[in-house]
Amino acid sequence: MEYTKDFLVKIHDDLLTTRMLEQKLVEIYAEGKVPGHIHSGAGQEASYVGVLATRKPGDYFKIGHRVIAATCVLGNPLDTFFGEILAKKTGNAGGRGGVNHTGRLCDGILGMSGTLGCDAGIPVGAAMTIEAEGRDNVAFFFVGDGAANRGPVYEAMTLAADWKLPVVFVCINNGFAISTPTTYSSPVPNVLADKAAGFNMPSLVVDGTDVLATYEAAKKMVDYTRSGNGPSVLECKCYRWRGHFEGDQCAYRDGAVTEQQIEEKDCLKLFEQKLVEQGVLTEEQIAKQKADFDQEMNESIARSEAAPEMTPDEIYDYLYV
Ligand SMILES: Cc1ncc(C[n+]2csc(CCOP(=O)(O)OP(=O)(O)O)c2C)c(N)n1
Ligand SMILES: [Mg+2]
Repeated sequence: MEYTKDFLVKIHDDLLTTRMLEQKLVEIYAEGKVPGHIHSGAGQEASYVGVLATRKPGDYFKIGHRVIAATCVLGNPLDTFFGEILAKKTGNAGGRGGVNHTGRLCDGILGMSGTLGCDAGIPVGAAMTIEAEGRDNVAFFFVGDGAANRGPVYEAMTLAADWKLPVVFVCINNGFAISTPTTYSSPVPNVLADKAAGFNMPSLVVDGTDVLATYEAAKKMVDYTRSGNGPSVLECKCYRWRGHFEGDQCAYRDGAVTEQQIEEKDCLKLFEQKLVEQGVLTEEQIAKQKADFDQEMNESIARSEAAPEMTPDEIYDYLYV
């Protein structure tokens, strides 16, 4: 596929900011600034950025608990993002939810559920809205290889397939669900893609550390679904660089494999090498961009630290019962 320079630069912007945000979360967690916890998505950014590059205004996104920095690609402002992580009133959920709650309806981000997989029906409902309004939008459902084994996911796929709804099911297969390797939890190597035929859905499996390959595979599935043909499945293969949570010693896996993945399959490094070779960006431009964004993040974190927390009488706002 031929790409314009603008497109490549935008993909790089998104990949770089997502990586730097995911790393910044690790950093501020280690500094004791985060009252909750985080699940770093470092190493997996291309799977999100490649898929999200196919989006158009009016699409919906159900994003999971990892690579929440992807919400910033979709429009979540830094102050809102860090506000939520630091449990401040300025956050997406007013600081009530923390890491798993960086939803933002005005950007199509449908929120997250801590109870994984049970929220698979939400993008199906969003797709019903799209259909009722006659729009050519799609709803993306991002799900991990572990959560993809849950029953509600297959109920959602059944309904979406039966009613030919515009949902793109994206399995982010990073090899683990906490400490359980995919090889242990799934009878097939591609947790969702290998089952897609049973729902009469097309599917593709892609190297989710190659951002352009991911974009191209996603584009095929998204074009199919956007054109009114019904749902589709994309499975992005990647690797979780860090522990399930910060502090996880990862005693259940071989550290040498992790080191090798980081060394050989760094989606950002590989893409930057390509862009520099092709003369799209220079190393100096990239270094300046990194320094500028680091400063931007640090300023946002400082503002978020100074922002107010909710008061005790506000804690129960938005609770139905
Ligand atoms: C229904 C449910 N069961 C268990 C958990 C605890 N839990 C949180 S994250 C996680 C692992 C999910 O693995 P995967 O879907 O592969 O996503 P990843 O963490 O690898 O991004 C589990 C079991 C949960 N949040 N919800
Ligand atoms: Mg996983």
